[in-house]
Amino acid sequence: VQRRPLVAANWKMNGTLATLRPLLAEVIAGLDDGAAEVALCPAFVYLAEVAAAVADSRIAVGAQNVSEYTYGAYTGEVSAAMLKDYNCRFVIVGHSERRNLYAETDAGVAARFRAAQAAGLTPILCVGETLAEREADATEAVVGRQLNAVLTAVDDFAGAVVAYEPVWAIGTGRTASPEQAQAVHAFIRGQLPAACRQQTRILYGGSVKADNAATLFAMEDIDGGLIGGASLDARAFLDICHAA
Ligand code: G2H
Repeated sequence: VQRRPLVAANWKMNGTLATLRPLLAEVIAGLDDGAAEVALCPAFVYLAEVAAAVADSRIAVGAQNVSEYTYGAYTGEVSAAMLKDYNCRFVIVGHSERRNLYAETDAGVAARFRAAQAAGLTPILCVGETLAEREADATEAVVGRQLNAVLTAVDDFAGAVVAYEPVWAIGTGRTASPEQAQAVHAFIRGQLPAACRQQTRILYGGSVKADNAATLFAMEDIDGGLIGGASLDARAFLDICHAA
């Protein structure tokens, strides 16, 4: 099965218009018409700006989070329908920073995933173990639990994207080796429903840089990346997109 690679930038809570506008312009201008799908995930307040800027390009837009509720008295939250209004195609759900800093649970992540799907957004479901969990040989147990919480809550997983992001590699400069990542990606693929197992894209995230992207993306079950720090540098991000 040919899976189209996806490279998604997760800008997190970085920059302001003063820095993001030039970054955006450089990414749009520098992107070749290669095979990989490319998405930018800015903070909510910049979705309109980014969506307008990429409208005539092949770049898609994604959000970094979504409410599990459809609408109502949830101050500070943003619904999936609101993201659709701004032409979002993707939404990251269950990023480890959401799980660890904002106490999102497996059940809450599953509810967000369902809300995204119901609105026609493509969820990018993040899973990954901490260093302590890896050292305790619990990587598969943790990743399997995180994945299963969603698989058991949805009718259909087809079309969704998974991102394996070992927490110990996020923003630390410590990347999983291609072999370490591939082993977990193969495990994840094995857990997916047979009907969509081969079609589902599984991205790697965690200190992907211009100089390690190609070897990671060359692994059999690695179908692109979720890029944090390096996506804030246009040249580095473009090199990563072109490596996919
Ligand atoms: C992991 C990744 C993007 P970074 O969080 O989601 O960030 O590339 O900075 O490790």
